[in-house]
Amino acid sequence: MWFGLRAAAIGATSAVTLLVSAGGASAQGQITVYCSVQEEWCRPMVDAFEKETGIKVAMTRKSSGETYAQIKAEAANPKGDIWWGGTGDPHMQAAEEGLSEEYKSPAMAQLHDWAVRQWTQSKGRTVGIYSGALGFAYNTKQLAQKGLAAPKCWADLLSPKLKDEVQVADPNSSGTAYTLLATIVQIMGEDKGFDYLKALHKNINQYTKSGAAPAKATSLGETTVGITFMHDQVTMIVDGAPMKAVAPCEGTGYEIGSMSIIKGTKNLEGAKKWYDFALSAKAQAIGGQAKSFQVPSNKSTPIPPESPNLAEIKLIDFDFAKYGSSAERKRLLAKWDAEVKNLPK
Ligand code: S7P
Repeated sequence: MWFGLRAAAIGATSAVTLLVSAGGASAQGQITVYCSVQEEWCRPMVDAFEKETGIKVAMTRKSSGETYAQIKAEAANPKGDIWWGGTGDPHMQAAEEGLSEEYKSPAMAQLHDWAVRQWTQSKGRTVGIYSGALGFAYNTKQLAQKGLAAPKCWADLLSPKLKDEVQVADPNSSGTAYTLLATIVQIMGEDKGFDYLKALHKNINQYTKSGAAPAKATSLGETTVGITFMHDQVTMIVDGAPMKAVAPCEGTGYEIGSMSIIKGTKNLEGAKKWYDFALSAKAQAIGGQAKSFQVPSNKSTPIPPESPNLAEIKLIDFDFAKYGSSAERKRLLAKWDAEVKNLPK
């Protein structure tokens, strides 16, 4: 879609080059947004931004790891202007690799400390826009039909009775699944953590591309258990899915969903306008309206009543700097590929 808009913009630009300098009025006219939340939230956000600013948006939706890979592949000739949403780790990696621009928004003062910390740790190249805890959910009907006990802990997901009954995404494409990998390593230590992931592999029916897909599959009874962010499970539950969301007893990791301006953007002013808009209290309220129940980073945006209460969940002291670092993320993903992904069952 953005090819069409780029072409239209080129035409518009040549018509006005005699009147305005490069980077002037024509360049304000459009931006390309890479969106890594659910499509149901990307769309109303785009509509609201276009209405507020008059700037046209070409949007594509992809998972966090996939978007990072695309931005890296396009680095010599960036095609996107802003990357909005997705887990913080690939945003941190992009920041470290010089794939994103430094920017301090006037809206920074309105944000929770955890969102500002993301910005500080990345030297101003990415900022927190929401937060949410990782967990798992089970389909209550499937569980009852199979006569299984309700899982409460990460350890319970290793039960042989759950063989081929657990679904999670592939951490290479999905920020959600990378959060699981980093969480398990932090809770159990690396050796025991990988032993756990290898044992869990026996029960995995599918590694999906998208992180939220197992929540949908659980709601439909296509898998008994799905590991996702808890807010993605709640999206299904409020629509009546026979599902129960679980915050694992050992504790769990969480994400700081993030936003970055893409290095080499052809419309820096337009990208900054999106950035400022996305941090505003009004824009952040769109998430809840779109049944996306993350905790907003703007202190003035009410937390949707449906959002999992992070204060009641045993959250680990997640080391975002370490697990978002380029070397650590590459190392852990390579190790997961080598030792877990292709293990026979
Ligand atoms: O659905 C919303 C959400 O869970 O998706 C983002 C996620 O990283 C994108 O999906 P992937 O796991 O496939 O990368 C989260 O940031 C967000 O909360």
